[in-house]
Amino acid sequence: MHLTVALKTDLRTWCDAQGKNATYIAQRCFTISKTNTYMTNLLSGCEEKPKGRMAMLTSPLIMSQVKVNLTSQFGLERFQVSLRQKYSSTNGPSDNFMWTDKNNITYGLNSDLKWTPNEPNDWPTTGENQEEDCADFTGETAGISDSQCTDPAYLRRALCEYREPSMVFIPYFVGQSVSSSSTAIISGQTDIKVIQLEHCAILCHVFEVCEAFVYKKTQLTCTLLFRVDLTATERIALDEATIYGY
Ligand SMILES: [Ca+2]
Ligand SMILES: [Ca+2]
Repeated sequence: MHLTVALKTDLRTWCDAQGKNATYIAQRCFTISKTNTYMTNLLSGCEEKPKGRMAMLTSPLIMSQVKVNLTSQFGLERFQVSLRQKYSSTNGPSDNFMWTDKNNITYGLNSDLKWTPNEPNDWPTTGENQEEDCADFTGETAGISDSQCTDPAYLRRALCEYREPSMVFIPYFVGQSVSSSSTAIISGQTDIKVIQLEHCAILCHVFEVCEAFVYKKTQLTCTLLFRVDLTATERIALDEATIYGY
């Protein structure tokens, strides 16, 4: 008799088989695309597996793990990520940068995003002149810079992210909610009425930047979060609440 125990998902098995060119973190596989592309293409090169996209690095913890496990080996090579600036921007080079999916839907920006020092700068002209409205991630420093979208000199490989078809949420903090001052809260995604816990998980799964959520079982609401690595000052005791994350 032969028993098979599934210790790894298909995605994790594939990810591990990529060797140094991939790393599995928080139920997703990060890889480097095989081709250089213009940054205007938000999917190109990240189609080797289902549920692929250019990476959305909304959690400082995931950013640092991607650096340590994957990109540090590439030195100062820069990789495209899914961060875009709206052309209506008028308030300086950092204004209006948002995580953006392949359908051009925007999801706001986590305020704890780690920019590279002196970035974004809209190089070469100071201020916001629409010269750098795309963004990339530097391999060994793990900072993000604004960058040219269509200049052929800026053709780069992408940092890709493949998510599990069905991601499992784990209760991280039981009897606790998030402080309203926390930078983890996704703007506008607070106290959403739901029927049951599973609806929070579905909302978080389809909202591209969501990494975690607070579910209040009496109020039947959920609040979506950029990350689950909340500090003690970002959490408040609340019997009916639980904070779930990937
Ligand atoms: Ca710009
Ligand atoms: Ca720049």
